[in-house]
Amino acid sequence: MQALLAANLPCRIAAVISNRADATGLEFARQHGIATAVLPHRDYADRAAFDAALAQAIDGYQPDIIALAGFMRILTTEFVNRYHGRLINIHPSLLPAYAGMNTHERALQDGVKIHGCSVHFVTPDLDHGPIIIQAAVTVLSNDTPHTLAQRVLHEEHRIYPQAIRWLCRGQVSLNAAGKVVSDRLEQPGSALVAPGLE
Ligand code: NHR
Repeated sequence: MQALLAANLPCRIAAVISNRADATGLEFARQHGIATAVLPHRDYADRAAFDAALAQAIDGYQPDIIALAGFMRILTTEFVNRYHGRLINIHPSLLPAYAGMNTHERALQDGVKIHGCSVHFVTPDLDHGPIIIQAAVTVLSNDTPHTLAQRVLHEEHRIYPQAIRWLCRGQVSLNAAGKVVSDRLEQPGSALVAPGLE
């Protein structure tokens, strides 16, 4: 969230909203003069009630884009569909591998050589929405979940602002068929090989 605010995106940051009053992003936003709202999920009877209140709070700011950042509450289908093509998330794995939690631990356990992060449109299918951009990092033999997370986080801070920039400029969108449409130049020859070739 802080990386997004620091990225000088070509858009107004309408608000920072959290379900946790102790989220550090809230204090950072306040210090930068950005509107904040807190909706403790336990104040609501069920997910539908929480999501309805969340949507009402969001809509009060009239944002074009809603970016999840460390947001850990599964969102209802009704909520997700309301923001079709405008709701995005960053996930610390190369999706569709390692959806869900503890991604770095699981990647190390499996011995994969390449890991990373993905920005995707949020759909009801948890962590399986259409992918906008991914970054890959090499996994090192002495990595711990923490050291791996640090290198992935560095890439998260690069690709999330990029994805939002594309969305703001209309260079990436979600079409009616639920596929990502992009006018970005692709690089057919680019590859990350780990460990490197001799
Ligand atoms: N909601 C929908 N409908 N679809 C997605 O793709 C979503 C989503 C809500 C959040 C972020 C995701 C991540 O990047 C995200 C994607 C939380 C959970 C989870 O199990 C899963 C995926 C993500 C975030 N949450 C538990 C729940 O019962 C609570 C876990 C906790 O509070 O620690 O909501 O990782």
